[in-house]
Formats: sequence, structure tokens, C-alpha cells
Amino acid sequence: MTKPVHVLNGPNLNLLGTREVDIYGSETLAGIEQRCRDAAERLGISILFAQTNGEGELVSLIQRAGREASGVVLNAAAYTHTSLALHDALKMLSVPLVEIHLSNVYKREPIRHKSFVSPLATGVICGFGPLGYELALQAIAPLVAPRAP
Ligand code: CA2
Repeated sequence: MTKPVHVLNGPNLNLLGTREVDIYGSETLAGIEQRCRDAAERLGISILFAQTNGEGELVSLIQRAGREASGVVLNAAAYTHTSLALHDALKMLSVPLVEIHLSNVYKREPIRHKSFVSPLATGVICGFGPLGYELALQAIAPLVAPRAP
């Protein structure tokens, strides 16, 4: 059986829907998780969904994904723009990686234009809000599907 795709979320995304709704929308992270579960079922893949506020914990989740996942969808939130530790952990991944952001980070402050994730990603999706998670799963599904015998 194919390993799950790990959908990993970084700091403060647990607060989605409660503030900054003008930027991130009103959907909660629980709502996004449900969207992912529905999309995964349609696509015939399984997922593990997780969020952490800690940089070290996010590194540990990526290391675990290296052992236990067939692919990774990652919204590393602010650590995207700051974390060399995250970059080093992602270097060790040998499965497809889709970087995702709810907002269009390139339309925002210049500090958000730098990504420690993008150079290691298979592809990047940003600016489509929660729909981006579904698009990321749609993009990664054919890359993690088992080959026909
Ligand atoms: O657009 C995205 O998905 C981001 O990854 C979100 C990060 C931000 O630092 C990135 O530049 C772009 C921030 C997530 C913080 O989420 C909050 C949600 C509600 C209230 C406050 C923060």
C-alpha cells in the first residue's frame, strides 16, 4: 500500500479564521484539513495532516516524512522565509515536495519573497487560499501513485 502524503503546516496557522481574515480568509485549519481529506479520497491517496508552531518540531515532522511519507505538501508559514534548519531537513527528502501558501507572497512585503523551501520543491502554489491545498494534492497525487504492474 502507498505511504500517505504528509500535509505539514507551520507556525500560527492554527489561528486561521480567527484574525487577519483579510489576508488569509475565514476558513479554519480544521476546515482546510477536511478539504484535504475530501480531496485525498477523490484522488485515491491517503494523507497525514499536522501543524506545529515550533521550528524544531517542523524539522522533526519533515524527518519523519522522509521515512514515512510518499510525498509532502508544506506550508511552512514564516519559517519559509527564515529557516536554514528547515532547508537542510528538506534537502534530505527524496520524495516529491509541494510548497504552498494561502496568500500570494510575491504581492506582499519583500521579506516574504525569499523562500528556503522553493529551491527544494517540486513545485510551488500560492495565492489561491485554501483551494491551494486541494491543487497541491492534485499535483502530487500522480507523482506518488504506485506504478501499474
Ligand atoms: O500565505 C501563507 O500561507 C503564509 O505561509 C502564511 C504565513 C506567512 O508568514 C507567510 O509569509 C505566508 C503566516 C501564517 C500566520 O497565520 C495566521 C493566521 C491567523 C492569524 C494570524 C496569523
